[in-house]
Amino acid sequence: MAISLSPLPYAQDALAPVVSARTMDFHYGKHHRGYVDKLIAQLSGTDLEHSNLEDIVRSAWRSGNQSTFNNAAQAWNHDFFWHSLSPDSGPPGTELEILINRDFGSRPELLKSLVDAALAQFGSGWAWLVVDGGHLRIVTTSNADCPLVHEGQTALLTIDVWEHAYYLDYQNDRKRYVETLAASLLNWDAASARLKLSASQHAYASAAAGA
Ligand code: MN3
Repeated sequence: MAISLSPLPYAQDALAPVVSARTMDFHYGKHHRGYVDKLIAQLSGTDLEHSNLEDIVRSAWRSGNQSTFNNAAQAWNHDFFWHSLSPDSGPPGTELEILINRDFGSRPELLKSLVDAALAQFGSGWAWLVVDGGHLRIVTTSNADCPLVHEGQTALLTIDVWEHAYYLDYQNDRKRYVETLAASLLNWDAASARLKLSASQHAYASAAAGA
């Protein structure tokens, strides 16, 4: 299977006004596409040419191929980011809600931790909600770095805090961008599904169900 730009899971204007169609046009149509195009060029004729994106990210990380890692991880991060947002998500599912309450106290407190982490990330990067060893955690990564290459972490949600994610709509106001996005567009349906999938693959399934 060759790498290609995945379609957005919604229309380009579906997240407006929080994320404008113009931002999506640049962010998805130029930045995300740019990472994918560069990755395709880098992999052409190599052993990884027909690998799936997750394998490429991990392989480039292990071999220290920073340039391929940057493009592959950014391609993966952006796919993940688009699916971390939704104009019409429901609330977290029961299992996720139980873990949120146990590990953060409440959903507003989780959101505050996520926003604080996103604001504290110096320069370009990502703020993530991950499950790690059966516990929810907020982590940040710099540049293209992502939970895929950090042992034990399964990503549930992410917020892109590269300036290209918000500059057209919010200029330098990362705080307003992150707060607005976190309050209105997080895809809890997707996070709940990812938790279920992850729990089915780990021994803490029973802890999540019985906590
Ligand atoms: Mn981006």
